[in-house]
Amino acid sequence: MALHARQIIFFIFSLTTLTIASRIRRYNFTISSKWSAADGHGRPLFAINGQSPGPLIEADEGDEIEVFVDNQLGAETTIHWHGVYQVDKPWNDGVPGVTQYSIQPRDTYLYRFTVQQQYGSYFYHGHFGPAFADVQPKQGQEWIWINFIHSGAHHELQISVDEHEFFVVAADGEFVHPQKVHVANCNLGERISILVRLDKTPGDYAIRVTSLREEQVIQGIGILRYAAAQVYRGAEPPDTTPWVHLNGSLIDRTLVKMDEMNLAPYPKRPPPPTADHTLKFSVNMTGKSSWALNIGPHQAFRQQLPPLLWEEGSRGVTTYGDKAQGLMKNGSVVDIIFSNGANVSSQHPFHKHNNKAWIIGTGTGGFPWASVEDAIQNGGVVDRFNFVDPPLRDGCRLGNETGDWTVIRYQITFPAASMLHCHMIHHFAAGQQVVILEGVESMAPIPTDVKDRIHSNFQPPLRYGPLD
Ligand SMILES: [Cu+2]
Repeated sequence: MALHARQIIFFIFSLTTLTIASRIRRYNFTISSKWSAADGHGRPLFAINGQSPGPLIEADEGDEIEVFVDNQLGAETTIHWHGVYQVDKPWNDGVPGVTQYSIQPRDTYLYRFTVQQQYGSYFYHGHFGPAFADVQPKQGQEWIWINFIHSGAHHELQISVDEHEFFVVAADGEFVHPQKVHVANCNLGERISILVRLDKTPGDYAIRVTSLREEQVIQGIGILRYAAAQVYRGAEPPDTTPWVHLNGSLIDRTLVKMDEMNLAPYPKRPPPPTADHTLKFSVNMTGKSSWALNIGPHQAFRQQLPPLLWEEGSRGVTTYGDKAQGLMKNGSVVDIIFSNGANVSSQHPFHKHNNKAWIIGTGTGGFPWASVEDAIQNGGVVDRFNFVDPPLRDGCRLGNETGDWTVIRYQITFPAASMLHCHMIHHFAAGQQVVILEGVESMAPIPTDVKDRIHSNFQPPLRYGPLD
């Protein structure tokens, strides 16, 4: 599962015209552990083909990607392709116990999927905080495009480039209406792309990636180096003027932050006006190390059950959209209402696998209504919603305080068993996750080579309750 295998893989998917023939792109990934001291402190890490981050995968829309995984770890693993639509082969999503058996030590597995209905930057979970590097534009270049992929597990980040304003131009792989800012916020699992105009005196400028978490004041620094500048050789960061303090707060009130609720898709993509189904999830801390969405934590042992994509007996009460609750059919529109029911101030950056969702509303003071329609008709909170140009992301944030709420809306456009979970790794591990069955009535038959894998016959008591 993701907690085990933390390699990073980057994807770049490009738009192509349909006249270009699609091709198959094949990769061999050998996963092994190695010792690394990349930041001066030694620790074991899991590498792909000896490297971390792993190899870059580049594909055009319509291409088929084949990744042959050879697990040389002493632990089970899978690979989740974060944000990638598994349109016609839902068994490739890489979630053990949900879409596949985990890949046992010394076993192999073949992922095979087609890049369709999307473009942009995607990734596979990694763990060393943000993925960024020094960047050097070519001489005479007026703009530089930089992708940030937050593959971390805990720190919400503030991104800035000393002395440069920039435009946020894409989020989670989708182009957005450009936002001109001094700093941009990037939370766990999110990707943003920025365009920086190179109109300052040629030189080295610090690219700052600063944690917004109170527990640790920490900042990573990359360098934006103009081609005409002298090569920077010292160990100290460039002596340029930052927009942020060491804790990520702005040094001046007049500076502009990115507004993530204003990242409208470009070109326009409004959400469907109404929903067919509503799911409500109340986030609660139910024990020292258990976090629940409604009923109880989705226990870690569930990843070792036969995958619930085809084994109905593995589903349990943390799986939604099962026959018992009424199928959510392919093509239908779903609202998910998150509310913060915990008396613990903590952020919850959710990640939704497969179909992306519009973030149509946020608010405070609880969500006592049955649906969005009910909230608007009887709660008088119409001003808390945006049905015109809300952001379209593969996750959303739930506010820190008790009673904070967020509503997302999405259309099921292909069948999937989709995980929905908090990306704070210790919340995820403590059960803050559910599975949503989407359009499974129209799912293709599962290939026998996916079902017929070496796996443990571990059968725990299938009850729900506190983990500790
Ligand atoms: Cu959380």
